Amino acid sequence: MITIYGSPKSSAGRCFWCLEESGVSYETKTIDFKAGEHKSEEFLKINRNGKVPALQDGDFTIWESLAINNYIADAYKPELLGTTAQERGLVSQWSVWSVADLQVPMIDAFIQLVFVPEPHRNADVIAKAFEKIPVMLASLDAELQGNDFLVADRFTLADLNVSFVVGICDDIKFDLSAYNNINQWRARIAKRDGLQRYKALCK
Ligand SMILES: N[C@@H](CCC(=O)N[C@@H](CS)C(=O)NCC(=O)O)C(=O)O
Repeated sequence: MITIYGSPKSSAGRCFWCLEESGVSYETKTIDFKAGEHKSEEFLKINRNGKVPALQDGDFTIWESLAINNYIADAYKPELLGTTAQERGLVSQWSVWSVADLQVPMIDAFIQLVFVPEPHRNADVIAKAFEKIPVMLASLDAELQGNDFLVADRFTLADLNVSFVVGICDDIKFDLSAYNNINQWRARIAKRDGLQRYKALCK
């Protein structure tokens, strides 16, 4: 049995979505941050860094959301990783870019706009984040010109991981209207049963 630790409404969300795409059955264990459960002796045996998501598959344990998604795909839906060495390389490229580059200003803005109460927000942090996001979205938009998906002609983990991060734009109210290719790509992805099942978990 697979167990995913974390909430679908966190960075674990991309793993819940990947589990839904892979069609595998799993159980969820929510970790109570307020009660310090992520730093409990029991949870530190699962992830010594005290962070979610983490996943157990039988007696195998893995943490770090991108690595978890690679594992889920490799074990249960390998075509999500690409079918050639080149496709797998590009899936990895986009996935790493989504968290190493694109997600950084997105999360800076998210923390300020979602977690910090308005009077205490750091306008400078928000402005800097909003300055960095457009150049990366323009690059993504250009890549999607004439392409339905990021790698090959079908949905892969690259689309899942990158669109998961682009979805933060909805939370921080970043205007995406100038990015036609991104909007069409998101609309294409939004029709997926796997994504709809994942979104239902977030309600
Ligand atoms: N790079 C990690 C980030 C994990 C992470 O920071 N998770 C947060 C929740 S979204 C967490 O567990 N924070 C608890 C803490 O930092 O003490 C991943 O993508 O899995």
